[in-house]
This record gives sequence, structure tokens and C-alpha cells, in this order.
Amino acid sequence: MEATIKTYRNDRKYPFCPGCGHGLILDGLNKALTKLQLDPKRVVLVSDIGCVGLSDQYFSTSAFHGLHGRSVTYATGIKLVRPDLNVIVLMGDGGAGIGGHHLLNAARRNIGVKVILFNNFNFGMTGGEHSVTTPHGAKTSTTPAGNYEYPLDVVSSVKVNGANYVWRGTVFDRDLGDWIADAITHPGFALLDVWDLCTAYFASNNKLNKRTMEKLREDLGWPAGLIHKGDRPEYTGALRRSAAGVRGKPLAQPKALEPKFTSTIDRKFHVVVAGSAGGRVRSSAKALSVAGILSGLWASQRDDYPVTVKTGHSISEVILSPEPIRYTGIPKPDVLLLLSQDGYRKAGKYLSKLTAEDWLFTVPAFADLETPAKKVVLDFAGAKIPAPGRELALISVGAVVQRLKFLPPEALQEALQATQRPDIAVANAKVLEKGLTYGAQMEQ
Ligand SMILES: Cc1ncc(C[n+]2csc(CCOP(=O)(O)OP(=O)(O)O)c2C)c(N)n1
Ligand code: SF4
Ligand SMILES: [Mg+2]
Repeated sequence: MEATIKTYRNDRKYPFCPGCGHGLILDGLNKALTKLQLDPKRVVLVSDIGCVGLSDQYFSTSAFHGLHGRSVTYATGIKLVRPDLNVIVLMGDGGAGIGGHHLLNAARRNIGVKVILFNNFNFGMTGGEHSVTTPHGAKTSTTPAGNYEYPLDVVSSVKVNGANYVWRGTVFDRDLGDWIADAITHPGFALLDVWDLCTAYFASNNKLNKRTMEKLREDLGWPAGLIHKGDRPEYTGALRRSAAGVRGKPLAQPKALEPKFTSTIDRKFHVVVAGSAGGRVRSSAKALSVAGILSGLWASQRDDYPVTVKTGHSISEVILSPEPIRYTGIPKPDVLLLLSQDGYRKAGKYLSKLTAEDWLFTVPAFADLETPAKKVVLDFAGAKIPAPGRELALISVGAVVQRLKFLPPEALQEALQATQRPDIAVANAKVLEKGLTYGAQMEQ
């Protein structure tokens, strides 16, 4: 029998100001999770930005932290791909304003994401500026004479747009944890609007406490407690059923990549591929990352490319490791592939970090670069291997793998098949073959 989980908190102390209500809401969340005994790995806390955005690190669950106001979009993506996960958004009123459109659409779709709104009526983290929920007349750092706007009724907005579960309460509600648990177990989109205390700013400047909070709500004429519990079909399930109807069979589930190769990598191994945008740098790096996973390693990939995608650089930083990767930054590459002027401009900074242990693979244009690293000039034209710009990255990755042998070349081939459309994988396999052949010639 599985042991009972007594808490989903780790032993870190909350970082909030004395009296801040955020900790009370997180205690409620912990109570809910403990009541439901959910598998911590299958709980994803998606934290927004602000003081509330610090919250996920105090729980021993999975987590995702992104941009201000966008937490609902990340949560939607996670839930779409993995409907089996419990996806819980922790967002402030600032995030609800910035990402209001996302809230409405999540409600409209009725996707099974649960939003806990830490509604302290201001931007706490940045100094108490007014937000979309700041009451009329309230004093904040941006409304010193009193707010002349009126607050957004987030609860009514998501309700009228189709959310299955809507609740409003305060940090003073002792049964908050039970309501959070109820929202988690009810299918569909849920929003709990929890009126909260920012003691550093809003509460102190507006004399907000349990009593005045209650009065504020009554003056607005807004109800409290469970406001709506509906039974519209939850989005991810409905979408899958409808797609299965069109295809005539259930949708395929994402498949795990099963390791079937071995690698010589016995520590964190960093590879940077630096080329031009549109040069398939990222898909080549992806082949490398997936080949690593197929070889029993952990892999991370971080890409950088310009907003105007077909201009300028494209950089991919890949880490392969026998241990889980906790930090995805690259202090220094073990292998740097410098493939174009654009790549050089952006990733040239790594050159000065290379040591005699490291490798620089580059193109003839950079043959004269000074470096203490072991330098290899990839001269595909000299070897009569056609390598147009869009093929250069994949051919080079193939040559590097063949030359250094930290992964089996077959793993790269398999990675293409595992991640690309069959016709594209076949075409790319031929491109990769050119690099493997060149790498084999280099060894001789
Ligand atoms: C797009 C964007 N705009 C502004 C900021 C600056 N910023 C950081 S925290 C914050 C306020 C957060 O307020 P809220 O979401 O209510 O959370 P709280 O701090 O009150 O918990 C702002 C505006 C940001 N990080 N991103
Ligand atoms: S600034 Fe406000 S919201 Fe942030 S921790 Fe302090 S009291 Fe809480
Ligand atoms: Mg706030």
C-alpha cells in the first residue's frame, strides 16, 4: 500500500512579507493536495509572475514558471498534451489583467485547468501599483488620489464565458483548502478568486482587513462562496473524442523515447551549434538531443533566434548528461560548432572560454581563428560534398558525432525517424549520411 503523503510542501520557508496572505493560500493548496493524495509528479503548479510567482518552489510537485500574464497559456499547453496531469495555475491580479484574454478563452474552452487567483488588488512585487481588480477610490502608488477606475469582476467574466467551476472567497476562509480540492476534482475550467492581503502596500494603505474586505464585497454587490458548478464537457476530453471520431480511431498518446543505444558521455557534456536562421540549426540540435535520449542520457536544448525568424543568427545549446540536468545554462561548450558569420556574431563569446580540452568545429571562413581548443575546419566543398546552407548544420552535426564518437551515429539516424514526418526524415537521413561519411574520412 502507498504511504500517505502528509504534506506537499518542502522545508523551505515562504519568502513573503509578514502578514502577506499568499502563504495562507498556499497552505490551503497544500491542504487540498494532501486531502486528495495526488501523485506529486502529476501535479503541475504553473506560476505566474509577481510575489505569487515565487510560490511553486515551496512544493515538492512538478512546476512551470513563465512570463507575466501567460501562465494560463502554458497551463493550457501542458493540459492539452497531458490531460492526465493536474494543472494548477497560481496567478496574481496583475497577471489576470495582463493575461485576461487567456483567462476568458480558457473558460470558453472549459479546459481542465484550475486557476487560483491571489487577488491582493495591486501589483505587490513592483511596489503596489493599481491593477484591474483595484477597487474604485483605493489608494495605490499609481492612484495616490484614489483609483478612478472600477474593478474587473473576474469571477463573472469567466462564469459567463463558460467556466465549469467558479468560487469567490478570502484568505480568511478556513475551508479554502476544501474548496480548492473541490475545484481540482470537478472536471473543466475552474477559477477561485481569493481576496488576499498585500500587507506591504494595499492592505496598509487602504485599511484592508477581514471586516473591510467583507464590506467592500457587499458594496460591490458581488456574491461569495460557490458561484457556479456546471457540467459542460471538459475541453481536452471533448477534443480527443471529436478527433477520434474524424480519424475513426483514438488519438495516439505521446510515446516515450526508449533508450536502445549507449554513449561514452560520463559527465555533463555541452554542445553549442551556431549558424544562421533558416539553416535548420534547431532541428539538427534536436536530432542531437533526441539521439542523446535514445542513448540513455538526459538532454536539454535551449534555442535562440531572432524574432524575424529568417534573418540573423540561430543558436542551439544542447546539454547531454548521464544525470538529470538541473541547470540548462552553458558556462563553456565542450564542442562549439561555428557555422556562419551570424553564428559567430552571437556565439563568438564562447571562443574565449574554450580550453585545450575542448573542440571547435568551423567552416573555412573561420580557419584562421585563434583558439586553444582543438580546431577542425569542415571543408565540405574541398571534399566535394554539396552542403547548401540549409543542410550545413545537419551535415556538420553528423561529422562531429562521427569524429568524436560521444554518441553512436545510428542514434542520430533513429532520432530523425522518431521526431520527423516520414518523408522529411528520409530526406534528412540522406543529408546526415553526407556528414557521417565526411566524419569517417576525417578519422583516416
Ligand atoms: C510583461 C511584464 N510586465 C511587467 C512586468 C513587471 N512585473 C513584475 S511583477 C509585477 C506585478 C505583479 O503583480 P501581481 O501579478 O498582482 O502579483 P503580486 O506581486 O501581487 O503577487 C510586474 C508588473 C513583468 N515581469 N512582465
Ligand atoms: S509585497 Fe505584498 S504581495 Fe509581495 S510579499 Fe509583500 S505583502 Fe505579499
Ligand atoms: Mg497582486
